Amino acid sequence: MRILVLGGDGYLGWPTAVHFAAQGHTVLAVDNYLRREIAAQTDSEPLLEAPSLPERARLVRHRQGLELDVEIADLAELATVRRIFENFEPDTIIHYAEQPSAPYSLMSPEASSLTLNNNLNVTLNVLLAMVEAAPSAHLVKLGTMGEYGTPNIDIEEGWITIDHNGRSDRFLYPRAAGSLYHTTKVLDTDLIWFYVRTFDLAVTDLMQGPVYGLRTKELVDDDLLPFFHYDDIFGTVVNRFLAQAVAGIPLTVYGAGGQTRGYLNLMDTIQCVDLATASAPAARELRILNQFTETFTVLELAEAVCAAGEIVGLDVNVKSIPNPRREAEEHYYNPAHSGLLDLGLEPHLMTAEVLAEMLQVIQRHKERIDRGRIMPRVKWK
Ligand code: USQ
Repeated sequence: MRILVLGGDGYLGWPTAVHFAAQGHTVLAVDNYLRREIAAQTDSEPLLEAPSLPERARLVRHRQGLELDVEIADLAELATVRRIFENFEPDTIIHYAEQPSAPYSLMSPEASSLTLNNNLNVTLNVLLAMVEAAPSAHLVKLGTMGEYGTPNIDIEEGWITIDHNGRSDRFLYPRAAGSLYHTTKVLDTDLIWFYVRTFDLAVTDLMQGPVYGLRTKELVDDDLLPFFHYDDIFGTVVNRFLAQAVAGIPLTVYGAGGQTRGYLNLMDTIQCVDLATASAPAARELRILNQFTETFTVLELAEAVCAAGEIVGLDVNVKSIPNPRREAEEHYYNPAHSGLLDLGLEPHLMTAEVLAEMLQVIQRHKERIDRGRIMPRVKWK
């Protein structure tokens, strides 16, 4: 297949591009370095410095014999997206090209505006370019479990049938996001659904939970690893807790720690995207899959990191701090997630050994952990 990976420099985009190249597909990874720029502006650089995208591609070619084309371009510009689609003629488009940080999206009015404009424009441009230049391609779009929020009923996979006054119909499951970033993903979904039902596109929307992990099957050399963030802006909670454990900082549980989310290993993100790519939905279908393997409360995560710490000889402490976010700290959470398992997903679960192995890698780079990047700098209120 000809696979276009949008956001191909990111935490998920880079390992996805390399994975598909290793499978023998023709891959073009496009990125405008937005994440690198925001990280530099907000003092949130990853634990390990990453070479530029062209240099990363050169290294995997040289060391692993993998062919991978890359381009630095801004997908928020329609003319750029058009040109890329017309020249590359993709069979599948993997769309990660969004500002992914909830705290950044609420850091300042300018950051809110950038997040909304970037995320919505890129998604619209991709849909417009599909209609014009690749109407039978398959779009695999990264959504988020955070679109649903934490409703007091079971969460379905994207759709719900509602019986009302003796009649019945199928609707997008109600959305109630907890940050502006998550809200841009809700708006993306509405935009996508309009283009799917009006222009007969085939789209898979992957509703992903927070990801943890350092490496994938194809990426093991330190200088080729995906960005590993432990800061308050881009770091997801498990990665943050592991870095905190290594730095000897008590794990920063926000508030009561009863917030429950669906988590998955980075290796399973790659597996899910691979499975979704291998099984396109029909034209005019918006297939929505909930992408996580296990649910945990924040306190359960903290306990898991403490147990992993014991394996590698770390004495890990936990400390609740005031929650900088506006979110339920105790709530019902029961999301369906059978779609990807039905497609063949074989989960890598969050065992103590998996976390301990991550701790060992982070321990090798302990001196690079900047303690000033741990405490939350952005408050929702
Ligand atoms: N949390 C803590 N302590 C911390 C950091 C986070 O208690 O030091 C809590 C948060 O309050 C939240 C939970 O951990 O309840 C998850 O936070 P997170 O920062 O790992 O995840 P979130 O901000 O929701 O966003 C991340 C990714 C985002 C993706 C989302 C999936 O950055 O791109 O869409 O996970 S989900 O959370 O399911 O919406």
